[in-house]
Amino acid sequence: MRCRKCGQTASINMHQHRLSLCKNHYNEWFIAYTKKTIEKYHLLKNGEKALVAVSGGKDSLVLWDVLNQLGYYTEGLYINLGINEVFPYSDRSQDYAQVFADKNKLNLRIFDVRAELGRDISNLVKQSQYGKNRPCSVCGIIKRHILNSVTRQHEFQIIATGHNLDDEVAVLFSNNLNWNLEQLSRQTPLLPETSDFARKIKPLCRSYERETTAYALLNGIEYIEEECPFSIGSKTNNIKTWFNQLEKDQPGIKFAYFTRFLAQKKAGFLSGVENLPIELHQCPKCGQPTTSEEFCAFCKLLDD
Ligand code: Q46
Ligand code: ZN
Ligand code: ZN
Repeated sequence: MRCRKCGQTASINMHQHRLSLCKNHYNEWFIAYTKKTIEKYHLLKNGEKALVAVSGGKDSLVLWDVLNQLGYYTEGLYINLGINEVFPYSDRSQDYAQVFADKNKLNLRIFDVRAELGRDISNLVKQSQYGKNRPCSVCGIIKRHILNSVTRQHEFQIIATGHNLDDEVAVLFSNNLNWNLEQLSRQTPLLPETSDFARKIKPLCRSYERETTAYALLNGIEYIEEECPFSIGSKTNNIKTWFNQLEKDQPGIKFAYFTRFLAQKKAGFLSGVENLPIELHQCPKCGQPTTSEEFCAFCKLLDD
């Protein structure tokens, strides 16, 4: 297998793009491809201040690396969720994020959930009524709240997350199965900023997980390889396994499924749902905007 650009031994063969590349040409290609995604969906401009949500996993660290290589102003935020029961998942992930930041002289902000809120995800999952058997819902509410409050407090215009194509495909399929139009309408590489929320962007949404892994390995980016213990056996993981099998038989199927969905959305497939006005209120406890007329989901969860 030879690199299509220089003829040297290839480091990666991408059936989905019918392309084999050596390490140097792969790096060049991956960075240019991410830039193309940023431009195609108008995600980010030079001079804007982006906060990268860093989990210590490969995707968010690769994203931070690429945005940095492309010259964007970025800082990282690591939220230590306190998931340390089965093994020190959160603490280890934080170490990987910190090592990456130090190595690249980048600023990493840390939010320690237990220290700041007095309870961590593991406690909330065990103790709150809402949280029982719903660790990822609890985690989602906490992460959203913290990301919003850090972006407001430090005046970031943008939150960048490392969701890759495999993540997007799994979410899309799951929402497709339920025909959850509201969720489908919100699945996009860019959620525009409003007076209440920063813009949310996903620059790796067209990149296969295999591609982000290759970039991390070829560039010596160390990351936590273990998965969050709460994700084991999840519906999302099962869908990903199933799509990997499908992709083997039909290379490019994941890419087509996701990008054709985006094209249909652009053509107005979900315009009736997308344009519905959302009424927001201010949470009387924390001040963050919420669709609820009472306390927001975060405050309800902590009071539970
Ligand atoms: S960290 Fe949180 Fe994920 Fe773990 S508890 Fe679920 S949502 S699986 S990205
Ligand atoms: Zn080459
Ligand atoms: Zn609140």
